[in-house]
Amino acid sequence: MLRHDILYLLAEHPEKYVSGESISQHLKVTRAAIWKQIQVLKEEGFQIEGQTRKGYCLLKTPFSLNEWVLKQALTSTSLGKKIHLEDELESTNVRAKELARQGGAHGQVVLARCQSSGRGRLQRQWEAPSGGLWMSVVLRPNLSLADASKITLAASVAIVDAFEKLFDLRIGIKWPNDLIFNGLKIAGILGEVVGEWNAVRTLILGMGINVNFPREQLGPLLNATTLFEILKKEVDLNILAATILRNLEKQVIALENKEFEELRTSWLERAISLGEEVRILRGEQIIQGTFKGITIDGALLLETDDGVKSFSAGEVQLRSKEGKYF
Ligand code: BT5
Repeated sequence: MLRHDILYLLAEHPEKYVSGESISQHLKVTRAAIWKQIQVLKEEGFQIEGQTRKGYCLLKTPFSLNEWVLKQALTSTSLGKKIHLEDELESTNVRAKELARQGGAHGQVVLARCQSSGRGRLQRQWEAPSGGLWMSVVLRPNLSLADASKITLAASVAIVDAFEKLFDLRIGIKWPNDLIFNGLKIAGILGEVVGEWNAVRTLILGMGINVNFPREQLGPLLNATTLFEILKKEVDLNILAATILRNLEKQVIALENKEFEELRTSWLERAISLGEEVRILRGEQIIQGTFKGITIDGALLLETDDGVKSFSAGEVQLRSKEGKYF
């Protein structure tokens, strides 16, 4: 794409001006065509300074999702090799599933600037206004179905680590995979198996993170927060996505190599309420006990009056001792 070729040329000369003439010679297009593309890039959020004699200088890339910027930021080898970025989708998980059914390769990433009917677990709604990171990855890992369920744990750790590295911010994980800051949910994860877990072994991993928008854009009843609310500024969504994909790739490779202990330790270090009295909701039933840890399958271990019991993520919900969400 001409626009991207112009960007490559400008990026090769950081903080320097590249003349319209040299761009035109390199890319074999007219200077008018270049000018036109520069206007489009500016509309996409690139800050490009143009000076009649000197040419063009790339000052700043956009914080909003942009395929070119994301590709520059990516350091993963398989995840993100192919990127599908749309302004709006019903749900990135649904789109990723379609791609997977059409034979989409391991590591394809689907992103939308906003979602019109984002989904949570158990058909719950997920609010996804623009400014958030709404991303799904097609994974075809070399894992058994039992081990594949650990990928959602890996995704939690990948997101928490990215927040710590990029923003020096520590968020907690509420079992199994809600990401919480000061008692408020900032991100959620939705892992879905496509078809049968047979030779094809396809998992769609959806990650939703409230990033560059004020909390008011979410429904009034939600116990939610956004990164913008916490940092009081916007951040680069492309760098955040790239960092998460990199972290996730490492975790998936570790799981494929049967190295689960490191992931379990990382997960436990970030777990909320570990060692505390909690309540487990199973339908109408409430079970009380001490949150002791997670099993090798990611199930929650609860020490109750009747001994230590394990609960899998599909069947129960975790609440604080007072019964609150956290
Ligand atoms: C989740 O479900 O937390 C998984 C959310 C996954 C969203 C991503 S976005 C990219 C990909 N494409 C999709 O369509 N989905 C994935 P769950 O644990 O069921 O939580 C859902 C509950 O969280 C809702 O019932 C609300 O109470 C609350 N909620 C909805 N939107 C929220 C938001 N933006 N921030 C915080 N909480 C929210």
